[in-house]
Amino acid sequence: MTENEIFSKIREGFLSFDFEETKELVKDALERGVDPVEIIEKSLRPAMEIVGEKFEQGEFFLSELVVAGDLFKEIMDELISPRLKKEEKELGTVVIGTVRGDLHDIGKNIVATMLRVAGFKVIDLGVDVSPEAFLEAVKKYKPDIVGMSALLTTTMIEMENVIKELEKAGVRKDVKIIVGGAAVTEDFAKKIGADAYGKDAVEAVAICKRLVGVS
Ligand code: B1M
Repeated sequence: MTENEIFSKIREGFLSFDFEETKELVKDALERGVDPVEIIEKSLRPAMEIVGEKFEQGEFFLSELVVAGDLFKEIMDELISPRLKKEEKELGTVVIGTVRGDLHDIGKNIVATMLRVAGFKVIDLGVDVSPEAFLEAVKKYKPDIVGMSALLTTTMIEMENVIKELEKAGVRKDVKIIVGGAAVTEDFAKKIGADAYGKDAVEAVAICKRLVGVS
């Protein structure tokens, strides 16, 4: 079986919401030496996009979004995250969170995991994080980078509110800011005054390394 066939089988398994079958397919792919990050980006994330499209078209309901979220998390926690090899480096500290009003955390968790694997210390503030909570964390942990994730067009505006909160407190200049998530674009990131936009977790890690001057 080619890698593309493996990715397509995992996508099919995921979309049938058969937890056991999908996990078996992922396990098998990992045993064949397929890159865990490629499994995320070429099977799991595209399958999630299809779930989102079917939800938008009224073919799936909220219950399917919940089940898909659970399946994704189980695969990450049980199979993928344990296989990512941590670099023995200390690249800096990142405070990360999903912005206020937004409960989507799968992408943010992947970014946080991959940053840890790359050697960053990551303070994960979770979901529905207010501008005040981001500010408090910046004061407390003195991070090099603040990372924000948003998946809803209604919540991405909160990223700008966080930046304004940091400016108001006089600490904006002390941190670099990276934003990402399905709702966000490079243009939006520029418009709100973020330092960078990451389209996926691999890019986010590369950008964070650049922001702390290690690549
Ligand atoms: Co929701 N949801 N959801 N949902 N959900 C979307 C986002 C949606 C696009 C689906 C759709 O209609 N097509 C839509 C938003 C529409 C819009 O705003 N334009 C939507 C909606 C409407 C909603 C609700 C309002 C539904 C309702 O209640 N009626 C509701 C809102 C709840 C809330 O947040 N207040 C809701 C709820 C949920 C669940 C909780 C059920 C569940 C999330 C479970 C969880 O996260 N624990 C869920 C899910 C699963 C989705 C979809 C299907 C999948 C999201 C996902 O996990 N993708 C999503 C459709 C879609 O995204 N196409 C959808 C996989 C993940 C790996 O990708 O998060 O994009 P992603 O992360 C990527 C990159 O974006 C990037 O790297 C990651 C890895 O490559 N990245 C960063 C992410 N953060 C980054 C940060 C960075 C850098 C890169 O720097 C810091």
